[in-house]
Amino acid sequence: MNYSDDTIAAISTPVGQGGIGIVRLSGPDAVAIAGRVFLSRNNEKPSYAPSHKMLYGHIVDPADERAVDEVLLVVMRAPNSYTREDVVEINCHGSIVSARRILEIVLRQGARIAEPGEFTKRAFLHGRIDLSQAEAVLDIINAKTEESMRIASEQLRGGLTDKLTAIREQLIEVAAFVEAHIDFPEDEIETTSKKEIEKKLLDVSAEIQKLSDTFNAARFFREGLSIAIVGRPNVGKSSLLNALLQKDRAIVTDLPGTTRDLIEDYLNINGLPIRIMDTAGIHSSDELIEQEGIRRSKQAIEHADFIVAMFDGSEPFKKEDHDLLSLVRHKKAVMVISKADLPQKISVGNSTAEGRQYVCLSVVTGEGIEELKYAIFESNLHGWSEEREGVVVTNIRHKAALDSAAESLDRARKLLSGDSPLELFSIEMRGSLDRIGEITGTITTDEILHKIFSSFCIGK
Ligand SMILES: Nc1nc2c(ncn2[C@@H]2O[C@H](COP(=O)(O)OP(=O)(O)OP(=O)(O)O)[C@@H](O)[C@H]2O)c(=O)[nH]1
Ligand SMILES: [Mg+2]
Repeated sequence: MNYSDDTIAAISTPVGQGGIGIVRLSGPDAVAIAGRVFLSRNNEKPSYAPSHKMLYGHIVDPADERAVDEVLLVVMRAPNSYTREDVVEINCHGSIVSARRILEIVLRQGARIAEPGEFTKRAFLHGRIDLSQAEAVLDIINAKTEESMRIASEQLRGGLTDKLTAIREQLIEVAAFVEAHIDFPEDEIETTSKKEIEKKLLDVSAEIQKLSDTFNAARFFREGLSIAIVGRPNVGKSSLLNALLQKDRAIVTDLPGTTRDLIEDYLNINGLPIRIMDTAGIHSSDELIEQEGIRRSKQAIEHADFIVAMFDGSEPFKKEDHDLLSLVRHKKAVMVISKADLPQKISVGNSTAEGRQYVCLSVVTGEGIEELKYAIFESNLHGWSEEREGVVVTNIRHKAALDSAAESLDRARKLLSGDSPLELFSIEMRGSLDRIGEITGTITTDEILHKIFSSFCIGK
């Protein structure tokens, strides 16, 4: 079956109550189906309606001819629609019952329930957007901060596409030039042209590498950065969590062992979305519940992108503090010396910091909190302010394809300078072009498409 032979429908608004609910249809029968279920007082018909004009009326169930809800209906005719097919959106009252009833009715009229992301998938299959732009739609839906949203919008606008198109054009030019010589073997490539090609490939490969390198920082804007606050009991972990969140999220007492389980919440530092975890104090304990809490704290250390390792500044350095240092040795971390408002027993600059960055802070005076936020941002997004101006890569699929494209290019360059047969060079060049094509979706498989679109919500 041709992809667009059928008409899909879904509720595009979130489950629950709201001001309006939207049922969306897309496909060849969208307008006809709407015509069978929509009744307007002044006899406006979806099939005659101008594109993008709101019609006022009721949805009527053809089975019993009863009006279901008062609606606004809009027809968006192909190709000027989200999917490039005929699209109908029915705006009903925002109860889940109303949207569900309308969906049931249009399904009975021959529409099929849409798969997750299927509207966007159709937009891709009909060439309205490329694959990286389709992924950007998902990133926009999932964006947790304005900066994440800005990056995704730039990708949807086609920033990455433009960059990749420019790279592809340069590679195609080189590949075509060399392939012409395969067809005419007597016409050898001159040494000067060869040198020029090698230089060009080196430059393009560096350009791809630079793009790929932006991933290390930029991905946090898409995926979020996970941070675990860890330390022995009573050093002030929960107090710090509350201070960062500016709310009473975790219980704080002067008893060691107050926090027994992981506590998670979300934070935004300069647009960087952060999932922050407060953990149970790590020490040796005989108590079963505490032991489990401590196991989870250690697990959090393993899984977090970044660690805030806390030490109580008002007490001498203890064995547990030493143990913590070795627990976090392999992790990216900042050391925090807490309770700076009390007389200090830890002198910073000795073994505690172990060459690591440290911040002294107090939740009582607020000293050091901003410094800690700055340290978190800078440790993970060093030099971000310069990078953010250009196109960045936030998606691991794109990074993997870029790296593989750069590797193929480097192999191609070596083959050329090693006087290997031009056919081998050509294979590597095509490999590189294919990898870049995978990002935009010029080259794709059902498996890749399924993986991407199945993570969308239904109705998008
Ligand atoms: N003076 C002062 N006291 C603090 C500060 N931070 C925390 N405290 C106190 O230290 C005690 C322990 O604080 P918590 O935040 O519960 O410590 P914790 O590390 O979460 O402890 P556990 O959950 O038991 O591991 C409480 O009495 C806090 O009021 C600070 O900056 N200055
Ligand atoms: Mg605690």
